[in-house]
Amino acid sequence: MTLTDLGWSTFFEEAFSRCAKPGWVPARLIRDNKITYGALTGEGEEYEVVMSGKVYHDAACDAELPAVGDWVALEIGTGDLDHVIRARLPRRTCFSRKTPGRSTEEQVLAANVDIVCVVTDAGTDLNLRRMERYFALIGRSGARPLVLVNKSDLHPAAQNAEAAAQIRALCPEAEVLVTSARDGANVAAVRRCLSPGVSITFVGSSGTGKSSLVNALLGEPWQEEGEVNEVTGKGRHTTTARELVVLPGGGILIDNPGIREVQMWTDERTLREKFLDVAEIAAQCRFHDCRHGSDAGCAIRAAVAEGRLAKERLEAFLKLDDEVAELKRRLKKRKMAVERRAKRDHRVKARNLADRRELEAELKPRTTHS
Ligand SMILES: Nc1nc2c(ncn2[C@@H]2O[C@H](COP(=O)(O)OP(=O)(O)OP(=O)(O)O)[C@@H](O)[C@H]2O)c(=O)[nH]1
Ligand SMILES: [Mg+2]
Ligand SMILES: [Zn+2]
Repeated sequence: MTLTDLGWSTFFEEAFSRCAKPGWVPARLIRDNKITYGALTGEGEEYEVVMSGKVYHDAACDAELPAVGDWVALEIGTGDLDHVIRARLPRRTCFSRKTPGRSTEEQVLAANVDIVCVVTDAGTDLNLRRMERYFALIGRSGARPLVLVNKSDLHPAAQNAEAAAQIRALCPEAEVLVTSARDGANVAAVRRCLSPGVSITFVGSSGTGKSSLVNALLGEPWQEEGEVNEVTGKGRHTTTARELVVLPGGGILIDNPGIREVQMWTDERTLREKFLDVAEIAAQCRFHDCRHGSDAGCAIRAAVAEGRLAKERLEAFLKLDDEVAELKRRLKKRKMAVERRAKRDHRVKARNLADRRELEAELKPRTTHS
């Protein structure tokens, strides 16, 4: 294995040469063990590593901490847990979402991936509104979207094709494939999206077959697959950690635990891009701050009434809009809280420093005299 097989490029080479000290080597993070990480070097050697205090303190928020897929500068130690991440290299792409729950913290699902692959099926998992959200998240990540309508063996061909067509209509630049990890249908087409150095991450609801697809691509069982309840079609939540694995024929796979909650973590620009058709109509509303509710001269409501715009699409647009506004509000509140805390910490630090100086001054005569 070489660094290039792991996704290394001149982008990282340049970043590494700017920060590296003698003895540091580049490595890619392949596993998040909460406190430690798994890291892979160009020699194909795997290390359990910890991050340095500096890397921890330099991160302004959780999203800036090392994540699976990140390239780091590693100092390899002599003992077992002496291997230290000295620096996290800048990211080329970053697929993230808002952390579940009320926090406004961003969670990095995979760093430096070229393709984000959403796995769904033509049955109970298919949800176009959720898919729209995935596309918005992928849009801001810098990675390309790929969607797999998996478990094709369970549904009639027409149903699979219809699901694929509906998904394609939401995002024309996305590649959409109908696959089956069970009988191997179109797994070769997924493999063709990959080549040495190309990284892909699999996301989607629990039980849609992400780990099964990773296994099918690898050609050997690697991750344990969950049992699926044949009645509900839902799988058990089996994958618990984010893991990266290199495909023998080239390509780097990152499996993810199933995502129950895709929250918006996107900016207005991406949002507007995903709803260009709606935004174009909205531009014709009489008032530029039209809420498209009961406002007079609303072009959007007119378009819906005339059947030029699907009602669900407008509702999805309005809902996403609200969420972005809410997110912004919470971010601002959080920023204020952090700033207040920083000021307080600064005062405490200054006071501690003054105390220490006083103490040192007091101690000094005694220490010099003895
Ligand atoms: N019939 C059929 N079953 C599949 C297919 N792909 C996966 N399964 C089954 O679906 C269940 C869940 O598959 P997993 O690969 O564990 O799903 P996952 O997406 O990794 O789930 P989490 O790790 O929980 O997110 C298993 O019982 C698989 O055997 C498929 O293409 N066809
Ligand atoms: Mg899994
Ligand atoms: Zn309007």
